[in-house]
Amino acid sequence: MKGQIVKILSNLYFVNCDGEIIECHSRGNFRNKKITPVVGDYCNINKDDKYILEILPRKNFLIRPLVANIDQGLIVTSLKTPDFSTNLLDKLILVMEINKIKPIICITKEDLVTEEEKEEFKKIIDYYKSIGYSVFYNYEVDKIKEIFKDKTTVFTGQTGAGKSSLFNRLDKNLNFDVGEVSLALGRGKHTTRYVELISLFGGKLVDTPGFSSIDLSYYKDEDIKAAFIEFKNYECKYKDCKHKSEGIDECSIKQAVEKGEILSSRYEDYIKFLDKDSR
Ligand SMILES: Nc1nc2c(ncn2[C@@H]2O[C@H](COP(=O)(O)OP(=O)(O)OP(=O)(O)O)[C@@H](O)[C@H]2O)c(=O)[nH]1
Ligand SMILES: [Mg+2]
Ligand SMILES: [Zn+2]
Repeated sequence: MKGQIVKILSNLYFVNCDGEIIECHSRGNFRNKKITPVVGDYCNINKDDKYILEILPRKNFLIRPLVANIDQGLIVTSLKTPDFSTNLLDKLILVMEINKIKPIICITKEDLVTEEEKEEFKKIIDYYKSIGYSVFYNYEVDKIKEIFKDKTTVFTGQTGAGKSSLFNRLDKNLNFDVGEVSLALGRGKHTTRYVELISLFGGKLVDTPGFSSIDLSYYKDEDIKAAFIEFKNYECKYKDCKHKSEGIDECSIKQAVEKGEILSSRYEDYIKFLDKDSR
């Protein structure tokens, strides 16, 4: 019988089979031995023995958060506690783009910033909109609900950004654990402990534990370049221009940064991500 893994607690796999959650074990002797089941995996199970027999081919697969078969990523980004970071946002967008997952940005904690700061953030946020990304604020509950239909959406973002709180905001029946952010950040602890997939608003939503760092070391330079989607609007003198050590006269990306068409923090992050040591 076919199902989908919606939660994993140590060696217990919660498999959704036509709406019924069956708690299964894994024998670990799948045809492809290298596969470790993750949340989002489709599988064949033996309903009587409650064993996972086989993991079905994946559409895609993310390591952090550990989840498979995702359509879009809701990047939950707080403006304060933890502080807004273009570097982290650009990293998460990069991970999504490289894995062919549509990035969607959700801003939280706007209530914690001054009017002045709001204006500054708005300029940055407007830039991300201008290059084609959807941006929502976590109070735009009705608008956000609409994006989930027929899609599997993973909520991702720094620990304390407000992922689980957003779930609780979206559906009053949910009661996900929400952490005290000062404690969480101070101790480097996550409130959410496991990845969990739930069916809501005509789609599937995945809450995940936050993180404090992301490893980009295994990405190739060409993939990093392609993940900065606004670069595609420019043509440099040399097709393989890395927009790095080339001269400004040859590089239209550098010119666009100079003119303010490309957000300078985006370009700086691009350069940082190319340099494996400062990622
Ligand atoms: N002021 C304010 N606080 C918020 C907002 N959203 C979330 N919080 C608070 O931020 C803290 C952390 O929220 P969580 O929802 O636990 O964060 P999380 O992203 O799920 O964190 P992890 O599970 O550790 O990854 C809680 O105290 C929330 O009440 C917001 O829009 N404004
Ligand atoms: Mg959480
Ligand atoms: Zn260039």
